[in-house]
Amino acid sequence: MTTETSLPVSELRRKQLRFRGLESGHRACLGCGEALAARLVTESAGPDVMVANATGCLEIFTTPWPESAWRVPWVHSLFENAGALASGMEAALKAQGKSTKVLAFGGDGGTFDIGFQALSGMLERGHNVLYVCFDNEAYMNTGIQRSSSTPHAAMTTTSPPGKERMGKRHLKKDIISIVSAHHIPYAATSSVAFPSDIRKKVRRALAIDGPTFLQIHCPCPLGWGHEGDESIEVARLAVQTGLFPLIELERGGLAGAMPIRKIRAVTDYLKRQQRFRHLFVEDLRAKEELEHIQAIADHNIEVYGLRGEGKDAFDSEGMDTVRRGGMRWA
Ligand SMILES: Cc1ncc(C[n+]2csc(CCOP(=O)(O)OP(=O)(O)O)c2C)c(N)n1
Ligand code: SF4
Repeated sequence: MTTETSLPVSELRRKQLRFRGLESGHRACLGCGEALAARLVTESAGPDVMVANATGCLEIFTTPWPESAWRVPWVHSLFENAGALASGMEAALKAQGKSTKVLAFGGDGGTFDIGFQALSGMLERGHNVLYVCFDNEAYMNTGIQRSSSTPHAAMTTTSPPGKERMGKRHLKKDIISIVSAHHIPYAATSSVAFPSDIRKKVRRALAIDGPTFLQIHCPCPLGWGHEGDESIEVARLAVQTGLFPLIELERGGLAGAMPIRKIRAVTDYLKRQQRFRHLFVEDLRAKEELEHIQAIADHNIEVYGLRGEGKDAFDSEGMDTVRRGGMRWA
């Protein structure tokens, strides 16, 4: 008979119990970045948490009545008040002398736009909450409308390219700087292409007694127009081009950045997605937009010092996969 100890390591690893806050069997689209990110965040946070979740895709695909894919206490909030709800939960737990950590979840619409006031209040009052924004750069749940996180020139149902403009006219809002301007102890960006980066930043945030914020770049195959099995590659290109810098800020100051060893041209990222297809036609305006987007990436690379040198394994070239890690909770 084969004993457990004689099993190959890969098989042993597969058999080990792993805590999952979000179970499989939910109804997200194939390759949904939000589903993966939420799994990684809850897995890293462990079982002693409570979640306040603003409406949006994550809330909808995880809780089709009467089912739920959550394995942690989870409350659905309105679009506009996840920050306020999480503040109340945290205050109530504190009054009861409990150390359970509160997480607040929102999409970019629920964070950058409609829930921003409640989020700002939560940060300013200093609640001990980790707020996670699953940034898929549009209002996906209601049909891919542009949000203030939608990048410049992207096509959405409310920013169609045409005679007047080449997709969205405005720049993606710099939410991480705005959040950091609340002088909170910790704010960071991360990406589903780098699971260990997400894990590290969740743990770092949860070790802090005070308001913390994590913005995770989450491809949406439906809204971005790529195949579901391309999500990780697309997300990685966003980082490697400099369009989505992975940074950490403490009390408003830059405390860390993931270096890019081999900087890629923005076209490598843009051409993988249908939402930018109007930029790849013979048109002077398209050429100008591509130059503009490249300038945005170049700016990020300079401002955050992203040019990677040396052989640091944990950088944008790291072959990070979901299978490699995972927190185990007894
Ligand atoms: C005040 C208010 N306005 C609009 C809606 C409709 N609504 C529900 S979810 C949603 C889009 C959510 O977008 P986002 O927060 O980016 O999350 P995603 O679905 O992209 O994950 C909208 C517009 C609402 N529920 N409440
Ligand atoms: S529409 Fe996008 S965000 Fe919503 S479940 Fe599908 S892939 Fe995920």
